[in-house]
Amino acid sequence: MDTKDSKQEAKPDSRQNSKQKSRRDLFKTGAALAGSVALGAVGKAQAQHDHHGAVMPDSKNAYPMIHGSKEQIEYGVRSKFVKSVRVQHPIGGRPSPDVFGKVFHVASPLQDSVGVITPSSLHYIATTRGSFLPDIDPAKHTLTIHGLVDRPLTLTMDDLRRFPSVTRLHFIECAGNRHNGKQPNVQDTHGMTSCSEWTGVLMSTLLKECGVKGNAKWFVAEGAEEIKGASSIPLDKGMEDCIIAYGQNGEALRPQQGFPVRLMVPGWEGIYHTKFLRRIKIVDKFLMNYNEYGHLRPGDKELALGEIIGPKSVITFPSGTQQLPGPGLYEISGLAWSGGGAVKTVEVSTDGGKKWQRAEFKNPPQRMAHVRFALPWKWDGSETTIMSRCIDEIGQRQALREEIAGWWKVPVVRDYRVPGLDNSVMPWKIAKDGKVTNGLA
Ligand SMILES: Nc1nc2c(c(=O)[nH]1)N[C@H]1C(S)=C(S)[C@@H](COP(=O)(O)O)O[C@H]1N2
Ligand SMILES: [Mo]
Repeated sequence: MDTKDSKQEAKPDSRQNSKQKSRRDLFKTGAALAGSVALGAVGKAQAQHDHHGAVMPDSKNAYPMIHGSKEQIEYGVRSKFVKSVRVQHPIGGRPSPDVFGKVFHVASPLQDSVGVITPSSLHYIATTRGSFLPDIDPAKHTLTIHGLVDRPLTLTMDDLRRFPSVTRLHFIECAGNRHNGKQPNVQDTHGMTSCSEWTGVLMSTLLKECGVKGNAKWFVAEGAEEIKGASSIPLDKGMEDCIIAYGQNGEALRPQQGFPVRLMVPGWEGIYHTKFLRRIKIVDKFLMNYNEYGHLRPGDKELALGEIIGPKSVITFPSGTQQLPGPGLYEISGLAWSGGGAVKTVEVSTDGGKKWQRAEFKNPPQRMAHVRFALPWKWDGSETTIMSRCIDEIGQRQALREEIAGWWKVPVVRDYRVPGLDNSVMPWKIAKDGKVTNGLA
């Protein structure tokens, strides 16, 4: 709104003025919606009514109708105009399914995301080494807890559902969620994380049921398929907040997410979240499993950067390959998360990191869950770089790649490969013509 407009608006009780104003506003609305259906067109058409008196869509109406199918009614299908899909990860990696029907790594379309819940059908997928998704009949599946316990347990899925449940928002992120200058968009740079509302039984509830022996220190979780997803996890973490989850976003887990039951290890690398969970063994030491290969690192320092996800964030709009139509007002929006707890603050820079401004949250931050942040931004049309950084509730701050290189005492190059998990700041470059590209390129 220009200054002339706002001065006129400030004049009190001027009828003439308010008429002018509403005409101007209409004009503006019309301009903003140019190209879409003119307002009032639906009302003017000679509408037909069904026997309940409801308006029947017909050729005179503004929109065509969806011809009903059984599947649209029984389970629900999105609009054919919504095209967002998962894609293989990384670029040049194996497609899923491959020619044999195996599933590998598949990234979630974060560039199209709104809010914090990833739709189950778009949740990222990872199989440790590529595998066929098992087609498990929940009536035949059981979960066994044994090892250093007083009373080993074997539970059917019905048994599991009789225990008191919890429902919590948690992200999962694959250790392979790394960014470099060659990835054009945020699906490639950050799409190996997703956030769902998970429902299940706290592992501590089941451990109390079995009675853990005094020398128990670790547990190994194992999946039912050939990959097994077996990992050693400290028992303290199991007692603290691990969930034996059977629900995702209000319904049963998807097969891609481990139907009928998976382990949730909030804030820890994706690899620990064993899918198709069939066995938990309580043990007295770290056991070397097939899955532990990912944690063999050259030195202690690098090893220490594994397991728990650090504070991380990424701007999803505007992000790589998107196009700003021109200078003016935008809402920068993105996702932030941390394995250290709830996100405390997100800061956004729109000038390549000189100044940082505090972003607002669109939902209350929760422990080990994505939070949606946003910052209003007036783009003046000049070339710039935008980026975000996350500070979590235990005070950890997401670092720039340059800062990380400094810590490791290696030369600072823009596309420096971060050791361990990559939670470095992601820059997006805005060109004069509004084109958005990878700032690490
Ligand atoms: N049984 C089993 N569990 C598994 C895996 C697997 O291959 N098999 N992959 C792990 C890896 S590497 C990740 S990142 C997460 C991914 O969970 P998602 O596919 O639900 O996103 O599951 C973990 N759990
Ligand atoms: Mo992973």
